[in-house]
Amino acid sequence: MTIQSTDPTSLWERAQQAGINRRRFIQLLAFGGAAAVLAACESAIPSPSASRVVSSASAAASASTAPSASEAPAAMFVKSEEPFLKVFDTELGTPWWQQTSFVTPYEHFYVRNRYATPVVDKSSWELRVHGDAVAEELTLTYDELIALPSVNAPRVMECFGNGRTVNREQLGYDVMGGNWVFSDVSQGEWTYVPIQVILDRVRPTSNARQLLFWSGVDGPDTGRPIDMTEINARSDVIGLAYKLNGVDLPSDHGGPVRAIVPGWGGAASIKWLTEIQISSHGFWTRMHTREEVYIGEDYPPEEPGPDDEFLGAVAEDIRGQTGKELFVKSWLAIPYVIRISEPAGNYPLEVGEVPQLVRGPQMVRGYANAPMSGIAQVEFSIDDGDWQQATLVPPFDLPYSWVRFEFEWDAPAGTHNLRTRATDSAGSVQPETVVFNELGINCNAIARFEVEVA
Ligand SMILES: Nc1nc2c(c(=O)[nH]1)N[C@H]1C(S)=C(S)[C@@H](COP(=O)(O)O)O[C@H]1N2
Ligand SMILES: [Mo]
Repeated sequence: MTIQSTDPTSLWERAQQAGINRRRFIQLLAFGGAAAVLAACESAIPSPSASRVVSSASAAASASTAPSASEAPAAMFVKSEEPFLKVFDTELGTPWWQQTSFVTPYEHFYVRNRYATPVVDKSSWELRVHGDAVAEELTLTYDELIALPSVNAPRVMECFGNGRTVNREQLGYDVMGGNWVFSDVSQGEWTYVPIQVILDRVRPTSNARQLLFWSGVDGPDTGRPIDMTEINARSDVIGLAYKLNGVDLPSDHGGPVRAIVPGWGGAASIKWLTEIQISSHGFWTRMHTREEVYIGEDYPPEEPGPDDEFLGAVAEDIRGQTGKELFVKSWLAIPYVIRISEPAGNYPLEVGEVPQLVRGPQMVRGYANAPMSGIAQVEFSIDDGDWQQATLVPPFDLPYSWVRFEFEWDAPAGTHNLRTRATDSAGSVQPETVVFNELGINCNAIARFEVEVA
């Protein structure tokens, strides 16, 4: 990002006029420079249709003329938080019980951030591709990137935290991390440049060991490496995305450009990408040591190599095994009863409250996800009865995409439970239980949805 020579005082004045409060102003300035502040000012100009949090949440702050410590909390997102579950300050969960569409609209697409969403100006955005294992370095501007060959395809984005709640509610596991239930997964239609196009330009050398996706824009420690063998195996599928659902990639989802690593937990899909390093050594980052890892008795920790580089992480942080592929999973478009754990903000049910259905024949709908291999079948069971086939709703044969399913149920009055069990094309079936891991990641145990029919 180019730092424009804008006087900080007048910058602050402009930010205030745009309804940006002090904390967010400092964050924007620190991570994106004056360009980021100006871009945020522009995107904060109220438009008739948009009731954006950027302008509304900080209305109180803009009323005061000088930066002060006692002000409304900073806006963490560009989009409206209103329809979402508030899982954490920087985390918005999709209201999955309201979902019917194959592609998740922007307004409901979950956001999983470590820091406030930075607003990065595409006209000053650059990507640097370098490292000791490339024949040639490369720097790309936004216009140069979007001129490269691209693909346009539905790809699911799922965080390892999706389904974590089942650990707490059904398996009796005391795990750490956001209580997302099934709000941590969405499907987008992405326009992206396959990483192979970039590799063809920089030509990795034969000793290339890892490829690091790096941001460092939202915070100082946001990046994630992938083994070169894993990149090479799917270099036409992994890529650099610049559009979501046909529009310029929104800031909350990593605009102007992010990585997408279909089939893997969302943590590998680094947002606000600025740098790719291809190196003969390994990297360790926050995003696959303290977070997004399997930690527990069944997961002996990985060992760093002697030349490995630590970026925002130290050797002691390596306590488990890096989360990679997502496991086959399914869930219903019904709120899930929470009895033991703490519901996220905006959760539609009180603790112990059971959703109500009207008696009689009805379609029950849900989603199944096995992005690495695709869904082969989904079965359902009512009140622990026999497993029966659910119907897959087209399209259901697209790679790296989720699948919708449905089944008819003539619901009798009373309290019931509904379970679904998905099988992927590689033959893996959702299990009744999973092995404990401290962060409860990638939990795909069969979920039990309770309902009350009246
Ligand atoms: N720079 C950066 N990239 C990031 C993250 C982040 O906090 N910072 N979160 C990751 C995680 S854990 C997930 S699940 C996905 C979420 O993408 P989304 O917010 O567009 O849904 O982004 C990933 N990329
Ligand atoms: Mo995530």
